[in-house]
Amino acid sequence: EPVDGAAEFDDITYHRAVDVPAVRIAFDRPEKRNAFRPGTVDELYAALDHARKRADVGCVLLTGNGPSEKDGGWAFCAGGDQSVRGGSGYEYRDDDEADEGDDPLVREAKAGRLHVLEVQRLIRFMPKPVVAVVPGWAVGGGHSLHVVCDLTLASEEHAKFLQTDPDVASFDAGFGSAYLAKQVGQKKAREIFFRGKTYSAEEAVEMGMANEAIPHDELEGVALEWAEEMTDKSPMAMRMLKYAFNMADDGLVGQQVFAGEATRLGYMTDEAQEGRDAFLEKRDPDFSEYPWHY
Ligand code: 2NE
Repeated sequence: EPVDGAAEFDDITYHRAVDVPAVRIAFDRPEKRNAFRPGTVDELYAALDHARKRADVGCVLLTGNGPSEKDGGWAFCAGGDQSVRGGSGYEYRDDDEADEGDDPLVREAKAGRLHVLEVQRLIRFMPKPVVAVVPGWAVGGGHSLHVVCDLTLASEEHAKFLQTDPDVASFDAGFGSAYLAKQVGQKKAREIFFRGKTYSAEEAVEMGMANEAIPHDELEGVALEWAEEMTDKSPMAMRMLKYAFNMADDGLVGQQVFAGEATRLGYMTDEAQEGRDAFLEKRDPDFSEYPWHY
């Protein structure tokens, strides 16, 4: 079912699964291999943030609509739209449908850089799994997006993984490269960027940057099955685990994000409530009932 408000999106589609507490967010520019322009990134951020905040959403499936009506090609995402890249970076254009109504001062402030890194951080920090469902090309910034997702499922027939960043004088020097190296190893990650070779779904699985290659017709069905399995589990345990997996690579921010969830758990104890009550009742707290666990 389309999510309320999703009709306002031009460059993505946003649906809620009927029987599973999961959503499907899809790039919707198949004729451009689902390349993203500034407005696409804004919409993607808004949809992901909506999914992040919803108590009834436990998993996000991020994919690309297709095939292209022009040539039948499939894509997850081909990265930054090179046709809106001007002399000083990626630009909103007056004829971009996606930016209609945007505050001109916001557009001015955002000029130049594609704000896809904020999207990467949202995927990384949201307390629920995000699955890249790759039906075709995952290229450049689209490749980096699949890297930052928690899991990657790929079409056996059509998925193709390719890093073109240095071909277009771009470089994702964050998760797209350094975190990729954690997944596939330093030599392979450098090969992916330095050679710009195309890899199949099976090769991506072998390398450790994708979880499973799935027959194309079954891809979305299997993705929903995975979403169902994951959303049957304890939301608390799932978010603690996601943040535990992230923590070592995310430094002090990773610790902070994990600590926020630990604090939430702590607040649920009688011990924490004694601390609060003592303050409100203007008395010394009495923690004597609460043992020094080991
Ligand atoms: C994706 C790929 C490999 C597909 O090749 P192929 O042969 O299957 O299709 P084709 O004909 O190249 O593409 C179909 C249509 O999509 C457009 C093409 O221009 C073409 O349009 P028409 O000629 O039919 O009008 N298209 C595809 N990708 C596009 C793109 N990124 N921007 C604008 N139009 C695009 C092949 O198309 C390819 O290599 N694409 C370029 C991939 C790329 O270099 N992406 C940018 C990397 S940098 C980046 O993503 C980035 C950044 O710079 C900064 C921050 C974050 C990310």
